[in-house]
Amino acid sequence: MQKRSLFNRLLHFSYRNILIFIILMLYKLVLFHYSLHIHNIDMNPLDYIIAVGSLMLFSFWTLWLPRREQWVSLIVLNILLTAIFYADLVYYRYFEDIITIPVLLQTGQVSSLGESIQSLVFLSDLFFFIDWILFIPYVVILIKRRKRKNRVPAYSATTIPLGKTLWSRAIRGVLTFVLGFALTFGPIKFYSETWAQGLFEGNWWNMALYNTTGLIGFHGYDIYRYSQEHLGPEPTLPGEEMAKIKEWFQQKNEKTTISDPLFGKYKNSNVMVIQVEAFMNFMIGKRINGQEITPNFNKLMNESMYFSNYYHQTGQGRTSDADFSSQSSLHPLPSGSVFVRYPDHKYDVLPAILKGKDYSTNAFHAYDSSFWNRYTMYDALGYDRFYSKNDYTLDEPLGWSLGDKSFFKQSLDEMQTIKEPFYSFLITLSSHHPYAIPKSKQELDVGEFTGNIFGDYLQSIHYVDAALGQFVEQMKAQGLWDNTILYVYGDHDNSIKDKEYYEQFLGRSLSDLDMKQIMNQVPLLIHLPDGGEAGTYPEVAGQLDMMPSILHLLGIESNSYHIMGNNLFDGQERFVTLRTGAFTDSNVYYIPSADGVYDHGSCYDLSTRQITEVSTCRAGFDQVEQELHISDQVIQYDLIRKLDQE
Ligand code: GP9
Ligand code: MN
Repeated sequence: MQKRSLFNRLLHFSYRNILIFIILMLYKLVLFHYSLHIHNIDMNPLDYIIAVGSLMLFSFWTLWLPRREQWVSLIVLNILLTAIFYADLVYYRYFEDIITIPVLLQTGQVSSLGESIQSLVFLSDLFFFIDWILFIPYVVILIKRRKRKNRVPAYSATTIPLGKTLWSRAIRGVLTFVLGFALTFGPIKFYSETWAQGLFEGNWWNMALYNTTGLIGFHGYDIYRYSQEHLGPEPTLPGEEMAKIKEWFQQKNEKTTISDPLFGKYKNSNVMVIQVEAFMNFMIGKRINGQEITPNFNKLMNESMYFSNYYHQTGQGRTSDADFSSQSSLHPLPSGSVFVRYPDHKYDVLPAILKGKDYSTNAFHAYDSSFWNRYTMYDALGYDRFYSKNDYTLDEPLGWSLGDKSFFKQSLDEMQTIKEPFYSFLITLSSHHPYAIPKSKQELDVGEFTGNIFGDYLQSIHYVDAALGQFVEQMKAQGLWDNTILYVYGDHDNSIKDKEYYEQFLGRSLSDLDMKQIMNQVPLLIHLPDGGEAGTYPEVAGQLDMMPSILHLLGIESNSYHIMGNNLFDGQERFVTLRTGAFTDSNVYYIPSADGVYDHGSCYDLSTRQITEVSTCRAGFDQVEQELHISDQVIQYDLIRKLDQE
């Protein structure tokens, strides 16, 4: 008789295997969590229990298999989970979010980020694969050696009757499943009844969901959420919910006034909107080593309206979210991009509205037309034509595609053939992460930032600014300057989150509030055809405000549209909701906590810039919850189509 160790006697081998698997994967989940560095939120004991439970749920079925098959299955599960965890981590470093099914369906996006992904991978990440490096080769050798030595099968039919083996395997599997289920869903239920109340209905932030369910649970929930939305019959909202939403929009509309003298002052003007890639507000008007970073933008500010507290309101859909929110005055979705998830739903959008007023409507972006599903979405948004990469001559290759200088030039050349009045929407690309523009195009002396990503960012912005300067000159030369509303804004932040860079650049230490504002503010510049209303406008504003504001200038009544943003010209107090659930008005700025619990968030008094009593932000928080929820419902249930039919 072979001698068995205490460990062997205490634990059946199949439990032993699964235990090793769970310990290894738990280590990786913990490593994942702490690699995120999210607001210093530690894993609490319940999080560990959820992690163990979900790993049991993921692997219980391997207990039904014979020894060798169980090993192989556990190794395959290990490889699969490690790949998912690591992909999530790399994705998080760039997007501050976890990969979801809608994101996976945008595979074009992920592969186009190739160059960026390289800069998001660190040597210390090898710790994710430590078991592959050490453990798996060992197991393979062990299995081989065993096979050679004792040819007795793992489940020896000679010693244990087959029926008994099958029964005990079945029981072990079922027991593990039941225990895994209890360990996973018990704590999640507890969370959802306490601090995570409403989270699964609201779905406002994937990171808060992750903090509730753990990583495996998050993916499970994401699959569930996706199949709910996309499989089965079209979802409908109960009548009373519809009525509430209708009333909400009506009330919002009642507040708008059209008595302002600017209403219709620029009727029938052309409209040129430029959405600039990763164009942030903090470096506007600033110098480095005596050189202006955005000299052309700064010059334009003298004869334009400059909004110095303009916020991007984007979520996972990044560029496409900035585009969607600006055109539709609705919020982007909590996960994925509206462009990808609901391109077939109806929206009140600027291009379609202007097309209805006899405008020529065109979108210009020198990149693959399928990216962010633009080709499909732009058709639905009412553009006559989408000029994408194939419509441009690649005479200035830069970064992902064509340099912005040539992009602007070719776009304006094309506009000479387009009937006026026109609505032209242009999206730039040269200042895209990781901001590596060729040496020959680097004109700025970025001093101490030379060779790092922040310096590269400033260089690429300086290049884009020069492109903007040339664009304005060409507009003037083509006779467009005096009959066109020019609306220029940044799409979102630059994904560079190291506070030190900003402190070094701005020469002062920065609070949490400063950092939030820096990362969320993009500049907005509106040049009116007669150069009217020029000046700096510090009142808060956001991307959702574009559509109603442009309609206002053109004298188009917007009462029948479903608008969530502010009209920048109606003189009303403004309120800006960000997709994370943060918000600001002229008095406060609320930063939500990663767990989504209201009390755990920070409410800042903007007059002192200090944290104040959190209850000061309560009314705003409720408003934000309602607003984001309504926006999500409008998009998901295709409500604009339904409300219009009523
Ligand atoms: C590509 C461009 C970049 O077409 O819009 O998108 P982003 O990565 O910034 O969302
Ligand atoms: Mn972008």
